[in-house]
Parts: sequence; C-alpha cells; structure tokens
Amino acid sequence: MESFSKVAILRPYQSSTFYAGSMTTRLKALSNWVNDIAELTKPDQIHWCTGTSEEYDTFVQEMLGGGDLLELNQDNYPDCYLHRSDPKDVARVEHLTYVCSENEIDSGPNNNWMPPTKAKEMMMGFFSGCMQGRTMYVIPYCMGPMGSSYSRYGVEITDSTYVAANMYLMTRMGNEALSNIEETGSFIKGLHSIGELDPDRRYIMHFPEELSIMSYGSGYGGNALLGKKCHALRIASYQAQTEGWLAEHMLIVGIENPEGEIHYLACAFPSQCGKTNLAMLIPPESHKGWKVWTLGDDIAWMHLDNEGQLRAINPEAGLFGVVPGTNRKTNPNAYDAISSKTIFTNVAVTADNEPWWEDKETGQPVTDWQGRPYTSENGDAAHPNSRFTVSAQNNPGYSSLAEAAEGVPITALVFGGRRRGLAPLVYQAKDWAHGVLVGASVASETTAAATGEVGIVRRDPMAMKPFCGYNFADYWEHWLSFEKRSEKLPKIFHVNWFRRDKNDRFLWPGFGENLRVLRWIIDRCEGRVEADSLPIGFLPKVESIDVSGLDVSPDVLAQLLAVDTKEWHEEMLQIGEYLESYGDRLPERLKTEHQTILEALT
Ligand code: SAT
Ligand code: MN
Repeated sequence: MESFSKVAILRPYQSSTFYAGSMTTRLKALSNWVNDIAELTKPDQIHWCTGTSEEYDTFVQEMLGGGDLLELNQDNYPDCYLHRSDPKDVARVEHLTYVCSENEIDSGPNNNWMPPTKAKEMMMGFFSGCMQGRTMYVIPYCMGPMGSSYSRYGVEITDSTYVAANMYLMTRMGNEALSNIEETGSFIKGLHSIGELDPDRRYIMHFPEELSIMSYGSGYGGNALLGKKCHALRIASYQAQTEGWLAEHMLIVGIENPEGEIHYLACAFPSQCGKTNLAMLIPPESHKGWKVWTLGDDIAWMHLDNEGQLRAINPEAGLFGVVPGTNRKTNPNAYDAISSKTIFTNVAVTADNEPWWEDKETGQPVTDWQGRPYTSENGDAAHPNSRFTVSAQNNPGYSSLAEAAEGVPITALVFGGRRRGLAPLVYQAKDWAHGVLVGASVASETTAAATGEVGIVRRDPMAMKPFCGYNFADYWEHWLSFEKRSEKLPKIFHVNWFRRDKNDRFLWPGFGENLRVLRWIIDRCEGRVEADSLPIGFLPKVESIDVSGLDVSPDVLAQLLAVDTKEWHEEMLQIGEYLESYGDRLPERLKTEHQTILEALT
C-alpha cells in the first residue's frame, strides 16, 4: 500500500482540481469530503493536523500574533494563555441546537428538530465562502484510548485555530487517529466555522442517521469542539442505541480504600453540579489511606463485556472545566493542573498578569473577562462560565487505567441534581428498572453553563436533556433493555449535595466530604451495610453515614436523609406528567415503575 506523508500540510487552496491531485489521505470518503468542503467554504489554505506538540506551539504562536490568545505570567503560569471570546458567545446555545433525524418523532420532544434537507440547505448557505481569508483545519481525532474497540473516530473541519488547539488538549488528535480512520474507513464528520459569531446566524445541527454534525457561528466549547457534546454524546448516544452500549454524561472515578480495594463509579449530574470536583476529589484529612483516581469528568462510554460486566472508558483526553470556584480547598488537583499548559477562556487578569476568577482566594482582578478595567461594581470579574482547557495528564490524580483499552468495571451508577429541597443526600434504587426511572426523573436548578435563566428547576433525565441525540422515550427503552442482558449490572443511586435548611444554608459540606457518601454507596454494592426500605428507594440509616470529625449533627443528618411523603407524592405526580409528554413511545415498564411508587406514596 502506498504511504502518504502525514506531516502538516499548509498550502494555498486554489481549486478542487489542484487539491484533488495532492490528497493527504488515502481514504477516498475523507478526501472527497474535505475537497467538497474546501470548494464550498473557500479557505485560503488547508492544514491537516498532525497532533504533535510542535504543531500545538505553532497554533499558540499564531493566536498570540493575531490577538486571539494573550500570554499570561509565564513564570508562575508556564504555557498558560487567555482567550477572550465574543461577549455574546460564552455558553452552549440549546435553543439553537437541533437533532435533524429523518422523522421528527425520532428526535423526540427532548430535541429541537428541523427536516435534514432544510437544515442542510440553510447551513450550506452559511458555510458558502465563509472560510475566505482563513485557514481550514482538518482534525482527525479519536474519542477513547487509541486502538480500543470501544473508541470511535471523527474528523472535524474548522476555521478556528482556538478550536484546533483545544481539540489537541481534549482529544487524541492527529496522525495516529488518521491512520486508524483509514484502516477502519469509519468516522464522524464534523463541520465547524465560527462564521461571523453572529447569534442570529448560529446553529448547531446534528444528523444522527448520517453520523454528521454542522456547527456555525460560535467558537464556544460545547458548540465548537465537536468531539465533545456533539460527537461523544449526541451522535454517540444514537450510535450506542443501535450498537447496544451507552454514551452518557457521566464522570468516571475510582475510589481506593486503605486496603487497596478500588471501585469505579460513573456519575451523571447536570452541568455545574460539581462533576469535575467529584471526579477530582481529594479525601479529607479524616480519611487517611484513601485515594481517589480520576478517569473522566464529563462523559462515559459504557459497554457490557463478555462476562456481563459494564465497563467504562472516557472518550476525552482533557478537561474543559468551569474555572470560578476552583481553589486549593475545593479542588486542589484542578488548581494544580491549571497552573501550567492551560488555555483559560474568559477569566479575569491580575496586575501580575495572572489569571483570576471568583473564589480563587488569592490575588485581585484588575481586568475583567472582557478586558475592561475591573472595579467591584462591575459584577463578576471572570465570566461565571469561564473555562479551563487542560490535558487530563496534568491532573495529579489521573488514573493510569484511563488509557486502558478495556476500560474499568463499573460498580455503581450515580445520578444527582441540584435540589434545595426534597431529594435526600443519597438513596439507592431498588433494582435496574427502578434505577432507570430514578435517572429519568433527574431534575436540577439551572446554572450559567447554558444561556437562559438561572435557578429554575428543570427536568434533566440522566443529565442528558441537552445531549441525547434521539427520542428520550427510546433512550429509556434502551436503558431498560440492559436488564435482560446481564445479571451483574451496577447498582443505581441518587445523590443531592445541595439540600438546604430553612435559612437557605447548605446542610452538607460537600467537596472532599462527599467521599463519605460514596463509601456508603460502595458498601451497599458490596452488601456490607443495611438500609431502610422506603417507597422511593433504600435510604441509609443515620448511623451508616460516617460523619466523625464533621460539623454535621445527627439532627442535620436526619434532615439530609428525610423523605417527605407528601412532597414526594407531588413530585411523582409531576414526574408522571413529564413522562406522559413522551406519549405512545414511553416504555410500559417505566410507566409501571412509576405507578408502583406513586401508589406506595399514597
Ligand atoms: O458543553 S460544554 O462542553 O461546553 C460544557 C458543559 O456545559 O458541560
Ligand atoms: Mn458536561
């Protein structure tokens, strides 16, 4: 087989005839697609990303030259840079995000829908000539450990150097991914342009049946780094349904006890409920000998192995985390990880040219996230959804198994939400089908990670509301189908770190202390601890949660674990109404589960 050079190729784009004569891939489907897109978007030049660190350095230099990146204090923050986005482009745009299945019903009431032909026509109009004067980057990438049978490939075409640099940190991109794509011939097509960054010409379109994505008009993470939410969740969830696995909005964490026993948990919380903090948890002083290993902080792909064990990989290779609130106490590993080789987006800057954000607990901002002089009347210095992008390798707690092709065995699945009332600190679903209902019933108060109002309780099943690439009713059916496929499925739990007292104060200290709750979860899975059986699930006995050394009285713990039957009855009625909105497609099994619990609460 003829081999082609895979070095970065920068050359003037002239015409498709010129381009076709000098392809950089032997895979026809890929070269044809790249050609067609170049024809359409008319870039000045095309750059095939190789994924080397030298290449990353050239991206950085180019952005520094063009003002897209600002150098931060290199003595204290080596290789750290600041990107300021357009002030109107700082979060995901769920109202402009569509799942364009052939049939509307397949995308479900949980998604915006447009007929694929109409969506493509509109997008082609936007993309037409949009890369003139720009470089078109072709980014072959692998989601998951390179070469793992659980991994999947994609190619993103973008005109944003910021996106190319972020993809380098967030995915396994470049030559090796390209070789594997050429080998297997299969990849997800992601086309992206920042366009004019005009909110009126901004759409994030998914075509699950064609395994393709088109995103226009935004440079923000979840809208633009197509490997992340677009591929690894929306398209992958659809793919997973057809192939019998799960693509979930879950962190993956390993908990090691002093005896060296490690359990892996996968946990789904809506954005900004502390997923990154939990994934990077540091055991509190009181827990000598315990260790916590991070495998992933956002996305888990899970497959049943031949023995019926659910195994998880993290498709990502980096962290794209919320910066504000990160400090030595709340998340020391993240704080450490982002002190070098990090791209900050929309943070403030100190007089010493160091990055600054709310609750950093050191330094003072002089310039806000928009580059304006900062005074305390200005409100937030760093944007509440300001982000860090950093390689997962920078995290001192990164698990060596995060690179393992076979992934890690999952002991428990944990759902959670941000609820000031109602939901106890922790409870366990009675069985798998009940667990699916618990997941489907997740609700949370909204935060700044998506544009829109903050603080409203909304249903966010499995924390997948913005990310499920098909009809939720079919998705629940898919989840339920696992019941028959294995006898060794993980146990399912629900947690709420955010319950408050009547003075609106948090009842639970959270952060590292959450380990105490994870211990109860693991003990339940190992059959080491008794629980109380209530209609909503198994609740810990007050004495089973270790609060030694904590300022949590038995009375407070009782409040944390309290289940108000009347409130729960009301909640179950609302959940019922929500589920009914999925109409005929709603699985009977889920209806029965719901009915059983509702009756038990009456
Ligand atoms: O969607 S992003 O990846 O940009 C961040 C998030 O909301 O989880
Ligand atoms: Mn997320």
